[in-house]
Amino acid sequence: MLTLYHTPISLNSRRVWVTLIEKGLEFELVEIKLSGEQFQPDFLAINPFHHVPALVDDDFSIVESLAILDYLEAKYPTPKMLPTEAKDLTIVRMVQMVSVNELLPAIYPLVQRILDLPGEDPEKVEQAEQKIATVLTFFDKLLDDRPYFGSDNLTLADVVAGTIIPILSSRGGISLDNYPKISTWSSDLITRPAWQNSEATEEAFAEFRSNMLARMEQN
Ligand SMILES: N[C@@H](CCC(=O)N[C@@H](CS)C(=O)NCC(=O)O)C(=O)O
Repeated sequence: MLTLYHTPISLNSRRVWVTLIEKGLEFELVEIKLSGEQFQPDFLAINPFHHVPALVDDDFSIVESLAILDYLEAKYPTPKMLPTEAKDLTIVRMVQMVSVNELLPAIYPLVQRILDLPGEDPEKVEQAEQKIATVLTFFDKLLDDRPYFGSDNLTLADVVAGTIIPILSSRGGISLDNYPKISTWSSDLITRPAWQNSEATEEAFAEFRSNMLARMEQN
């Protein structure tokens, strides 16, 4: 039995959730509220680093979302979400790593905008927007005449980048107009059932917003 420990608003969690759905797997979802549940001993026994996501497959616990995706691909290879040809596999890995190491950190200065909170830092926002533009230009070039990164079918690169980029345009004020391939790719992804069924609700955003506000008032 597969159990995903997650938080609805977490982009790191959502890529695992989407992959489980895309692979047609049965799984149980357990929500961990990041207001403290991640430090409970039961959860620390699964992930000593107190992060979501974590996936438990019977007695095997896996942490780090990209490792979880590799596990799911190796154990449940249908549908295939990782190409085997050298160039295509490398495109998938590049998109995954650039998403996590370049794009995700660039989102933090946009959190106020995404959550409609005060206190945006214009200088940091400008740096973030420049970094995001560099990533989107790079990704737009990597999408060739195929609809997905390195493949005619959905890959783990689409899952990782595709659970970050749509939120930048829907909530982060980032236009995709200058990146025509990424724009089409993003619009198509969000219509898939896996995206529709794993989308954070307005209530989840509101809860996260009020937690952030409370933290800002404490500081
Ligand atoms: N590199 C990890 C990052 C996980 C992560 O940072 N998760 C955040 C939520 S997006 C978290 O659990 N934060 C709560 C905490 O660290 O206490 C992964 O990809 O799984």
